[in-house]
Amino acid sequence: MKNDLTGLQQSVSLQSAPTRAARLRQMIGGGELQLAMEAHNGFSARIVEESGFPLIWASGLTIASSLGVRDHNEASWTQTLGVLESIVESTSLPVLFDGDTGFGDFNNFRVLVRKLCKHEAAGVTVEDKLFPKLNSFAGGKQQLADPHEFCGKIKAGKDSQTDPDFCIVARTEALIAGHSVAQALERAELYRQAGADAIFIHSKESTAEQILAFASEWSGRLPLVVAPTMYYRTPPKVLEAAGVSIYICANHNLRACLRAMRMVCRQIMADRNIVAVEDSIGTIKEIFDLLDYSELDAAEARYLGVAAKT
Ligand code: SPV
Ligand code: MG
Repeated sequence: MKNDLTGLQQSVSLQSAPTRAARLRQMIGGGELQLAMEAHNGFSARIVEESGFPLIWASGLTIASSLGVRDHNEASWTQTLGVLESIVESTSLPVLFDGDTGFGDFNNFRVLVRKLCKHEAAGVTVEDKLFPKLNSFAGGKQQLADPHEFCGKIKAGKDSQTDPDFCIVARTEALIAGHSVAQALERAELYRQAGADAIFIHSKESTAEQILAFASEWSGRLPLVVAPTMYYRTPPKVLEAAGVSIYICANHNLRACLRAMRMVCRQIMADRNIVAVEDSIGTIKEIFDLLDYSELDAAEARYLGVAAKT
């Protein structure tokens, strides 16, 4: 018992540890590119953490997909928040939540921001499209919000955060909607003036030409966040040199599951037998290790052991 912290000491040491939001703030402003990896449930969040990533991207696309619906606000915001809760509780990493358009107007967004602070999310991205948003790569009509109205949304969010380190990342979909780099810059500057902590500049091109042109003109007015899903061949170093601080691997865990699950399902169905897949899938022990089942033994020894003696 000598080495155990008392309740008071524990709470003091937890208070002095940097919060998740403070860690995200440091990463965004640190001048070095950081990799954020997508998670869509507690299980994938644990794999992200054990792999050494410093940051989790709670992706709207992959959370919706894992719920079996489209990234078109078909999942309710409370459903999505429930998944965020599992992600946060499964890891100690900061989580950047994909807030889509904020699920409505400035008022919906400030309700969301308050809830996110309560759920210990480290930050949120909010994009300048209209509700219901459609995934940026899904084609269709990508209708942009009025930039001035969107600035009100950013301000409402900043005024409502209950954690001073919580980050609001303003995302412009100007390039996604087919507008020019100049128009994207104009919007980003308004969002900076409205109080955004960083700018997420998104593109669906297969090269980073637009992004690099944007970054060069932007010249470090605020840190930049990108999700290079389509221009994946661009080395992170090139983006870092251009002023990018968060590089989001936006959907890679879900895409990995997609192929792996299809392969296993097709093989088992074809064979009507589970033998052939055994060596290519994870073991039950790996699941137990990931979810820390051994902690249960330690807890039983501590709590049931004590109970048995008294
Ligand atoms: C997401 O992962 O949900 C994103 C990135 O917002 S994208 O799918 O590229 O829009
Ligand atoms: Mg999204």
